[in-house]
Amino acid sequence: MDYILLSKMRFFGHTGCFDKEKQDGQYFYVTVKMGVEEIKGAETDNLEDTIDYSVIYDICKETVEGSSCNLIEYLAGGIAERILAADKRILSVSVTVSKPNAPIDGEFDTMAVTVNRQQKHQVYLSLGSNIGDKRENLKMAVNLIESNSEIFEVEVSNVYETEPWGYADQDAFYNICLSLKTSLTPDELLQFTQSIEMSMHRVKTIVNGPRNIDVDILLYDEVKVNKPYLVIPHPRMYERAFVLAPLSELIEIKVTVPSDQGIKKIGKL
Ligand code: PH2
Ligand code: MG
Ligand code: MG
Repeated sequence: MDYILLSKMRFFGHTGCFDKEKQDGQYFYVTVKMGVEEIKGAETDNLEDTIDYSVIYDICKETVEGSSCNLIEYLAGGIAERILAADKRILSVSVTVSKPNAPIDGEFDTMAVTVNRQQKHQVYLSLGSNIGDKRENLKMAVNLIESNSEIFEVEVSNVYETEPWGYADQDAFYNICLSLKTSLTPDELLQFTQSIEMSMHRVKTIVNGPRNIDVDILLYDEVKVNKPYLVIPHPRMYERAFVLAPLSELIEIKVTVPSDQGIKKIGKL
């Protein structure tokens, strides 16, 4: 992980619990440390290959000068949220807001808080099952996904009963798609989805053949991954009605769902 640091930026603001602080205002200092996977600009010398710190400075300035909230915690949280939203390449951020002239009758250097926040990436998954109790298998996998502390805001599509695609001589599948947010990297997410398949004792005999559970990563932000063991976006997703039909419930997709592949919506999980 590489880091970009903006240290002790001074702004005048009106945050504070007391009316007098809101009226008179005071100086605040903001320090921001951003984690970026690898700053390409270190090799290319191009501004586009890094995070422009002037953009981050402006976010801090606008947030402090434009707020009159009670807590420096709220100020720090707001800055962190805006920084993460500004650029998906920022994977983590630590924001310290300090108030050296806090209205306390005593001797101190400064009052300060630090919040640490991580980027939340938008991910879509496809799940399928065609062995055993298909609905229960999907439910168990969704429960495991929801119980990961680095996965948030899970939304589940309807269940579709779908004809087997690729290898025809097998039972029909139950398929769903999930939308979720996560702070996991693509590799960590793959390890996690594979751990679910393993913990559910998936047995896999033939390519595209029967399986009690299959969890595939379809999309991860706008990121492209091309590794021998992981390709994102999923290379065959746009040909498959069993992916596109449930996915189109969760996201606007521009492609049409092929109508010649037998799929039937069978309601909620
Ligand atoms: N998964 C496959 C191959 N074929 N067909 C359907 N209908 N649903 C699936 O989930 C599925 C498939 C490989 O992962
Ligand atoms: Mg699959
Ligand atoms: Mg798979």
